[in-house]
This record gives sequence, C-alpha cells and structure tokens, in this order.
Amino acid sequence: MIYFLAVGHRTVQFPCRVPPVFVPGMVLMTFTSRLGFAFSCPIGAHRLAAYKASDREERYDMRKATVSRKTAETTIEVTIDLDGTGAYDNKTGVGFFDHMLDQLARHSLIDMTVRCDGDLHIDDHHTVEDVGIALGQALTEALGDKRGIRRYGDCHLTMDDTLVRAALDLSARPFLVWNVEIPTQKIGTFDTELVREFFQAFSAHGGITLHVDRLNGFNSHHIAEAAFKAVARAMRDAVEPDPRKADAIPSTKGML
Ligand SMILES: [Mn+2]
Repeated sequence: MIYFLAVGHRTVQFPCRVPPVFVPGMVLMTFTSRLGFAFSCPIGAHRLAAYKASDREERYDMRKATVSRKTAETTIEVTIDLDGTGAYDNKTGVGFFDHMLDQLARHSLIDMTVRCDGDLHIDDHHTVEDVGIALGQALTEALGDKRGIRRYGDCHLTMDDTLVRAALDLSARPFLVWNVEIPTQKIGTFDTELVREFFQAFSAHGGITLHVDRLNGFNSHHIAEAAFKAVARAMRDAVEPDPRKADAIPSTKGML
C-alpha cells in the first residue's frame, strides 16, 4: 500500500504495511514493506495528514506542489502540476523572464503559476535565481519518490537560426553543463547571463543532471528561448508516466 503524508507544503510518499503512526514530539514512525524496519523522520509541527492511495491515478493526482519562499531579497510563491496541460500564469516583474517561464510551462505541459516580488531596484539577478530555486524545490516535492516516471529526457530544439540541445536526468544528482553562448549582454533590459543562473538554481534544487548546448544560432532572444523550450520538452519526457513500468522507481538502486 502506498501512503502519502502531507506536511505543510511537502508531500512524502512511501510504501508501508500499516498506516503511519504519529508520535508526539514531531517524529513519525512507520514500517516499510520493502525494508522491514522502523523508519523515523523529523517532521514539521503543523498540518499533518495521512491517507492512502489505492491506485496509480490517485498517486498521479498528487504530483503537485506549492512552494513559498521569502528572503530579504525576494518573496516568491510557485505552484506546479506535473500532470497539467501547460497552463501558465507567471508574473515576476521581469518581462523577458516571464516570457521564458511561459515557454517552460507550455512546452513541458507542467501547469505553472509564479509570483515573485523581488528587489528589482538592484537588478533582476535575485528574482531570476530565487524563482529557479523555488521551482526546483517544487519539482522535487511534486516528483516524490519518482515511481513510474521515465526519468530521462532530451530534445533538439530549433528556432529559426538557432539549434539548442538539452538532455537531462531526474537523478537527484544535480549537475549543470552549460555550453550556451549568448552573443549579446542584454536582451532588452534583461541580462543574458541570468539564463544560466536560472538553470543553475533550477537544476541544483530540482535534483537534475542537466546538459544544455547551443549547437547553432546568432540571435540572443532565439538562443535563450530555445534553451528554455528544449529543457521544457526534455522535462516533459522525463516526468511523464512510463506505462511499462508504472509501479517501479526507474533505477537499479531501487531509489532516486
Ligand atoms: Mn520570444
């Protein structure tokens, strides 16, 4: 039986023989069917609920997450649904970045809502980086134990003069390889170096091994946009259910 635990905004899922037991003092104990020993983990103090999902459809219903993140530099709320239709509503105060986030949602078919109130009087850096962090955290939460997903994705994405390749693994081993030279320092008022900053944060907090290469292209807008679209298409492949292995975690280790 699969049980889900909702702890604040976090959702944890794992197989266990009996319903989880809630022990006062913020420690959760249960017995896993696979490992057969007592398992405990510290949990937050608030809003604790457990329920079971009897079939795969209910499990996939859970592939959503909301992350709120507040620092002295940014206040962010993001919501994603991995089983969406690519619907988006992204407002960060940075027009070009909103345009890129819209591409990420539309071409991954991950529903995405982003709100960010950042210190744009300094520059766009904290806003872009911190949205990447929050989206990566939301991805990690929404994926749960990654049971039944394809795990890998890749895409060659063309856009006029531009050809970008993205290949990724939802490995929980963050690593960004970024070979995307953007010829101008700015796209409008947007600093083009922030494209890499976004994917650095997103891959680090989403647990993604991510390689992105510009293979062709001379127009900065096209190169940046093709990078977001290529990653989006690769993400779509990687997060989608694999019907041939619906109940397995896609690793010979048994966990990701
Ligand atoms: Mn565009």
